This record gives sequence, C-alpha cells and structure tokens, in this order.
Amino acid sequence: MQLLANTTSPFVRIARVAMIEKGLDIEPTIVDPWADEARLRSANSAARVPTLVLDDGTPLSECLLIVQWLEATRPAPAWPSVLGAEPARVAGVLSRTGVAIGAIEASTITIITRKVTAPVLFDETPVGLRRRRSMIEGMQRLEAMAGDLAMPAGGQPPTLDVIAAVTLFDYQQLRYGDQPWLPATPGLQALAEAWRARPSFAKSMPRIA
Ligand SMILES: N[C@@H](CCC(=O)N[C@@H](CS)C(=O)NCC(=O)O)C(=O)O
Repeated sequence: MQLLANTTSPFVRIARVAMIEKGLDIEPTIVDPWADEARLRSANSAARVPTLVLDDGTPLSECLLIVQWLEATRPAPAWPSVLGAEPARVAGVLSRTGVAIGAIEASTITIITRKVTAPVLFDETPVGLRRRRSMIEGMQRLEAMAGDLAMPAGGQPPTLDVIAAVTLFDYQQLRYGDQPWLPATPGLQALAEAWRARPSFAKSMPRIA
C-alpha cells in the first residue's frame, strides 16, 4: 500500500490521521502534486494528494473517500469508528466536519490560486475575499462549537470532526498565522495543542518542506 502525499496538504493529514488511528501507519511517499509526477498522474487523473494505492493496485483519491474505505474495511468494534460510538451523535460529527472542510477548501484554494496570480490579484478580488470570509466564518463557527469537539480523554481516539478541526487550525497557523484577519480561536487552539501529543497528530503536523 502506498500513500502518495506531500508535507503540507490538510487533505493528506485528514487521511493520514484516520489511517494511523485505524492501524495503518505507513510512511507516506512524498510527491510534488505540481510537478506532474508519473506515479501520481497514473494513480489519480486529477494528480492530487492524497492518493492511496491499495495493495491490489486500486487507487483511492479524495480524503473523505479514503476515510470511508477505512470505515468499511476496518469497522468498529475491532477498530475505532471515526464517526464515534453513538449513532445519535453522528450527525453532529458530520456537521462539524463539514464546517471544517469548507474552511479548509477555501484556504487551499486561496493558496493554490496564488500560484497563478500574485497574492494581491486573487486574495483581494471578490472571489478571494469570499474565500477569506469562508475561512473566517468557518473558524468562528467551529470556535463557537468547540465545546462539542472532544478533548483527548482516557486514550479515546479522535472522531472526524476533531481530526478536521485540528487540521484546519494547524494549517491556518502555517499559512496565515501572520495575517491580521485570522480570527483568534482559543478553543480550537487548545484542542489542537491537546491532540498534538497523540502520535497520529504529532506525525502529521504540516510543514513546508
Ligand atoms: N478534494 C480533495 C482535495 C485534494 C487537493 O486539492 N490536494 C491538493 C494539495 S492540498 C493538490 O494535490 N493539489 C494539486 C492540484 O490541484 O493540481 C481531497 O479531499 O482529497
């Protein structure tokens, strides 16, 4: 099995944390998604990371589909469910995950679009400002719901909302930590710092290579 990845992508981190929590701690194969590497292109027509190539050669793309495959092939109770143990709480987990993913997508689109325009040409355009608003409002909404995001307790594994919220917080610090518009989110910060001690989060901290 091969996880084609880079060191910054929040989508990679979501897949990787879920994989480690499900007992699949494989060393990522680092690729540059922008360099059109043959192994990434042949596995993923969109040439994006993460791409997980299974032992039988089946390629899986899209981080949430990789999580879905993990849930199907490594189900509870033998493995922790990333949706949590209580069916009544699944909607809440997915709802919070959606808020985090929306902000992550706005964030990565902003970084990606800077590659083709100067920052001022995209970030300050109507669409760029809309993406910034999505980041700010997503972070603020998650901050307001921070009480519903479980802190580590008794070795309990993280659910998908926690994985996505921590991923968002750490990625925003990496990319926009010096920006005055980045909202203060002390609840998300406490969450990210607390979960950082867990191997799945520690091993996947984003870094610019
Ligand atoms: N929806 C995809 C997004 C993946 C994605 O956009 N990955 C970025 C890195 S953050 C990438 O590989 N970009 C290369 C490109 O867009 O060509 C997922 O959930 O995995």
